[in-house]
Amino acid sequence: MNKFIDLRSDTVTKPSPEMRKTMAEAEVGDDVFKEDPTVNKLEKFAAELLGKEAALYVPSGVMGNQICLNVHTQPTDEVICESDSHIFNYESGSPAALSGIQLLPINGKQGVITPEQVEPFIRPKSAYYMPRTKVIEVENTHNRAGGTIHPIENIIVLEKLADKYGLKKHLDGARIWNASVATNISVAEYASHFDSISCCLSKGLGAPVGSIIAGDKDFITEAYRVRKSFGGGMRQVGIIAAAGLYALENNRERLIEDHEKAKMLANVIDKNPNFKIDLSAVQTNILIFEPLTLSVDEALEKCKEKGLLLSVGRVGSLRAITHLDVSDEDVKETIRILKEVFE
Ligand code: TLP
Repeated sequence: MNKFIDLRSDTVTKPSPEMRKTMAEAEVGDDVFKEDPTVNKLEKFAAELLGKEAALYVPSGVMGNQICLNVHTQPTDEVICESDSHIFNYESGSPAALSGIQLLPINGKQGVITPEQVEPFIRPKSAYYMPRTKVIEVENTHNRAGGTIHPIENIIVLEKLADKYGLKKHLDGARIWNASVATNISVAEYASHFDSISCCLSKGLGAPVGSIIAGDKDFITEAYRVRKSFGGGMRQVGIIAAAGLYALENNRERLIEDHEKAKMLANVIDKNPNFKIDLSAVQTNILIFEPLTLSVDEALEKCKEKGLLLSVGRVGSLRAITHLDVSDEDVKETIRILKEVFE
């Protein structure tokens, strides 16, 4: 076998030769002294792109989300989120460990919770024996729901609700770039409805590492302190920030190609009676589908034997993600392997 077609995640992309060249040539300095010119350039560019006063480079999406939640809360506070959200399912319980806060997950539809659902769960301020509701969190695109886009109309009404109760709004925009190219709504427009946003450079954009958080100047000043306390202060980090800058400058528009490939795969999967897929959820680069004739573990194993790597989506489902390193040939080969495994 020459190589695997790796659809486990869009995090598996490797830096291209041009990206590596930019990294090798990056000017660096000690970022803990704020003296890394490449990091400073990346943060300035990202803040402008996101329409926020300031931005901060952080090592990972998880750290980005957790810094934002920490800045917005005090120990014993509560954050409302959707029950399939990344912060609830895939961040190793860190809200409790790092910030002493709890999450209140609400079941959404395709990752979307409405103000009508959320409002009854906002704790009355007078109830001193309850946790204090502090933040509403939104994930866009929504990973576990299958890369679904949070409709801007719903974001606006959630914002109104949060403002009515004096709550902070945080956007896990790990894949906000995908939402933006799919809808033609700018990332700044999305971010304008939130106090903080965390977005990844190391997913579809193809950088090897790194995320950005953004907000107003006071928020980023606090975030800077919290990043250090979480062990995320880095030194000559321009060497990797250069890849993030390259990714932001060069790889946003092409995400649409990943979406087209995902749609193509989804249509084939939909026609195979051995799978169940909700085509309406295939809006960007993620496919979540249920194998009906094999268990998830058997399906993963058999696909791997043939050279195709998939991952687990929601419980009982497979996940495939298209990305920068998936060619048209890989899509054809994926279709062939799925057909062979699921005759
Ligand atoms: N998601 C990973 C896994 O953790 C599931 C993936 O392969 O999709 N927010 C969202 C919506 C994410 O999907 C992820 C990563 C993160 C945050 C965290 O980013 P990292 O892994 O860089 O800490």
